[in-house]
Formats: sequence, structure tokens, C-alpha cells
Amino acid sequence: MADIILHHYAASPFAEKVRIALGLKQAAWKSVDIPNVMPKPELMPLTGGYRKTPVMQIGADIYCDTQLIMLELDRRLPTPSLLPKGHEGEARAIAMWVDRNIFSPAVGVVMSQIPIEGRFGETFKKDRSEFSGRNFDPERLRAALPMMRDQTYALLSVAGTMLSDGRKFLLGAEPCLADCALYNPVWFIQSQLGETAAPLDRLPGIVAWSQRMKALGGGRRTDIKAGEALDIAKAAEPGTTAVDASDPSGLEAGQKISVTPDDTGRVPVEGVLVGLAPDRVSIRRSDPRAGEVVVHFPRAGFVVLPL
Ligand SMILES: N[C@@H](CCC(=O)N[C@@H](CS)C(=O)NCC(=O)O)C(=O)O
Repeated sequence: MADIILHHYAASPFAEKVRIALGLKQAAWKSVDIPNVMPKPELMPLTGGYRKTPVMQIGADIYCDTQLIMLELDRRLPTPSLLPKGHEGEARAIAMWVDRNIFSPAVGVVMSQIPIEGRFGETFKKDRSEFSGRNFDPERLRAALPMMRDQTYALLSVAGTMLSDGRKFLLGAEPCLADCALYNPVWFIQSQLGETAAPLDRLPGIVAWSQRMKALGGGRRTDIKAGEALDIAKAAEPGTTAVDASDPSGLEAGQKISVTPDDTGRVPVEGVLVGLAPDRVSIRRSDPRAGEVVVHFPRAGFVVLPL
């Protein structure tokens, strides 16, 4: 198999979800540091416009969104598995619940307490306004802190009840996809505000669990330059994919389509449909710098339109 390349930046909590999974699997991987705001001129040739962090590259195959990145990692490196036997659906459902429900208030808890002006400045505010589709206003964020902390507390308490029978991880004795997903917002609060910052001060079970997660490490990482990753894509051939002819969408192989996230960073990526399955949609595109690549997206949370 070609090397796993993760395009990410250190402070990204969604990237931490993948890095901790690479730790769980003790995987060797290559790291490309990307900007935390647009423009991302060395990432766009690979993704065709998708701008979120992280992105995983394996040769000329580009995987967008951690929902799919984690499944693909597990397919390529099956042991130890991210999907506990007999509970694959539960692990995936909990991960989606965390991503869509806990991430946002946890980010609110952090962003309302760190000095945005000093640390990020106007470029960051403008970028995140475009990214989210609403004005990124530090004053409004600060005012919302009590509500964001309450929401984070209530939601993390639900996760805490999963651990209340003494199990070490959310779905049993071993860490899985659900744990990696929950580690994303918990790690973000801890890394920015402290190990037991509120509301974690009232959630000792979650803090103890986070220490077990942290011990998984980050795998075996080698840093490479973005240009090297582009050369790797150009020299590689994308893997084979198949279009499910009975898919309810009625889409057909070879059709030109666009794929767009339905929440933030809503930039459409256009290409030719080459792969369609319940968990993914894959399009082939060509770029002067990256060559022929196939970009893969999850189905849930993405709008797929024929062009
Ligand atoms: N649903 C996406 C969410 C990714 C996401 O929102 N990532 C944040 C960083 S943690 C992001 O893209 N921020 C803007 C940026 O990095 O340009 C996933 O699971 O990968």
C-alpha cells in the first residue's frame, strides 16, 4: 500500500480524531502541515476545492471528512479494528452524534475564552465567517459561553453514562471509532484550556477516560513537504472503485456531479462519478499539478448533485 499522508495542522481537533486513531493502530504515516485558513494552494490541486481539515491522501486517492477517513483507515489497516465486532453501526452512530452535536458547543467553550484577537487576528475572523456562513464575532462568542458550557456539560454527561459501569472505553474494554470521535472535542478543551477546564471539572469519568485515550499516542509520524505529497499523487494511479447500479440516487457511472458539505466550508467539488456505495461517493478529476486523482466523500452530510 502507498503511504498514508495526513494533510492537517497541529491545533485541529478533527485532525486529532484521526491522529489518535493512527496511534491506536500504531501506524506509520506521513504528515503535511497545511494552513488553518484559506488559501490552501497546495491542498486544492488534490481536493478540487474541499477546504476542511484534515484530508487523507493515499497515492492518488484523496479522502475528505473524518467520517470517511476513519472507515478507509480501518479498511486498509484492519488490526486493531476501529469498529467493534457486532457493534459497527453503534460506533459509527456515536461518532456522528459527537461530530454533529458535541463539537460545536465545545468549540464555543474554547473560542469564547481564548484571546482570538491576539492569536488569530482579522484573517482568521474573516475566514471563519466565510467557513461557517455567519459572522464570526468574538463579542457574541463570549456572551454565549455559559450556554455553550452547559450544552457541552449535558452532552458529555451522556457520554459519561456510557462509562458508568466501569468499562474503560465507550463500547467496552478496547478503544474504537466512538472513542476517537469523542476525544476530538475533549482534547480541544484540554489542549487549549487545561486538563480539567470547565465543564470537565465536573466530569471525572471523562477526564480519566481521556488519559487512557492520550496514552494511545500518535503512531509513527514523518513530516514531509506539501510538494512531495503532490509529486506522490502525480506519480500514482487511483485505486479501483465501483458504482452501485441500484443506488437510490439513480446516479450512473461516468456522470458529471458535484459534491458539497451540507454544513460548513460549503465549496462544491466537481468531477466524474466513479464510485458510489452506501458510505461513500467518489469522483475522478484531473489537475495539472496533482494529475488524475479520485476524491472520496462520505454520503451522510454531503449534497450530491448531477451537473
Ligand atoms: N465534518 C468534517 C469537519 C472538519 C472540520 O470542521 N475541520 C475544521 C478544523 S478542526 C476546519 O476545517 N476548519 C477550517 C479549516 O481548517 O480551514 C470532518 O469530519 O472532517
